[in-house]
Amino acid sequence: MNDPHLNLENFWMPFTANRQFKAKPRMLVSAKDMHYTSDDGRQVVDGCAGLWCVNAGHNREEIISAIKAQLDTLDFAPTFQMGHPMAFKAAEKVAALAPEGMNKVFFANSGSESVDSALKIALAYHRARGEGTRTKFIGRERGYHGVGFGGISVGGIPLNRKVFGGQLLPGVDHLPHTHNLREAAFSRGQPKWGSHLAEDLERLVALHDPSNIAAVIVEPVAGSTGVLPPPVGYLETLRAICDKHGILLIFDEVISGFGRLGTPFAAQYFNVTPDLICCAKGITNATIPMGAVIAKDHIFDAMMNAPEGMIELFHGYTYSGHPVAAAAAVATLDLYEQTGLFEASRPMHSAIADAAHGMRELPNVIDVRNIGLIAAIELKPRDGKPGARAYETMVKCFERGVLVRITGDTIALSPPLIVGQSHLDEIFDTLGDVLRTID
Ligand code: PXG
Repeated sequence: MNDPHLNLENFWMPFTANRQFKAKPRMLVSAKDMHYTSDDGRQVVDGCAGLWCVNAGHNREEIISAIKAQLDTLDFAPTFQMGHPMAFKAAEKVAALAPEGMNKVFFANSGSESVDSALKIALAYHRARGEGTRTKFIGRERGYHGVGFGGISVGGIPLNRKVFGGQLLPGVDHLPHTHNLREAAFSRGQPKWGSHLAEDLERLVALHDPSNIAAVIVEPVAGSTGVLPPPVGYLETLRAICDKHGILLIFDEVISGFGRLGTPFAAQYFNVTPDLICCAKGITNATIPMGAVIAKDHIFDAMMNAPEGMIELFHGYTYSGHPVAAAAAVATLDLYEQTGLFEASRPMHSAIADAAHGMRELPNVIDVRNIGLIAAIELKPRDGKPGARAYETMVKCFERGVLVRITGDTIALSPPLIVGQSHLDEIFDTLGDVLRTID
């Protein structure tokens, strides 16, 4: 680290081995487009769009100037029983990108809050329709839905639950995950094996009875758990079973939203429309925290039966639709549209797939997965030291000027959508060199 006077004691770092990091810090001090600059002045190519969120690349002038202009005009205004124009404009832009019939946008400040909001909306919706017994949720093993108590309960990442009581929300069950090296290793795009795993939902519905189930929540493409594209036909089966039993389907699109698959949402990529979409991250290109739930119109409409003047949904955050976040969202979504970024990035899908699958013969590589502008390389864990091999790979890549993300022993790549072939070459050449050197 360059600045010996920087005090590292007080920041309790999230999802980080604090002592390990503070003993040997890695600091980023500025960014532009595809690159970070480290505090020792090195250019680091961003292979993971920050944390899957800087979809248009870093420090885009159009977004930064909109944020500055908003701060000069209106720093804050409440959205409880009051309004300000920018929140309505942002909601209109989000709705315009969403699948048809999904036009109602509830703002939160993060993906975790958007998940909590969606779960609560699902409960309130059923109750408003006189089906208040529908209180259970079905998540999925290896699902990641943020870190709120609702999110870790429907989520299925053991270490995110373990020391917090396992599962705090009552009445939650889980579908099996879809990761299977024996049947589907090295699949290009969606695995052909595994759609039958969605049929397990029928078993859970029979066990709990449909009259008790509010919603099923899944990531269309599981991200944090190591990149698991859905098997062919899987999401369609979930949709059909939910429809059959009056259960809401929630897609957590915090990662897959805003162009990661070349369409605004994964819902459009897979042509499967959920009832609620959770999103965050790319909604503001990560400049200002913001999350949102996008609801089908009939969900909102069903909630509008309360007596005139009565609040219909007792839920919201001080910063729901915060003016600066809303301005960032409007500018970001304008930028996506004006540059045609989602469509423009599509040629890179096969480029990243080719580059990633080109790694399959390298030492310790046990799987390669890809979809859209996402690729993952799974390494064999070291005996008794899960995650160590991937961690070492990440550190060595960073030292050589490439930022990759790791989860367990999987290296995940999700560059900004402005990535070019030369960036991909740099990322994968470096990763390949590193994988050849580590044991
Ligand atoms: N849902 C999904 C699907 C996510 O990926 C969240 C909810 C929570 O969002 P917030 O904004 O509350 O963090 C996420 C977040 C990684 C990584 O590298 C992924 C996330 C966050 C940080 C790191 O896998 N996803």
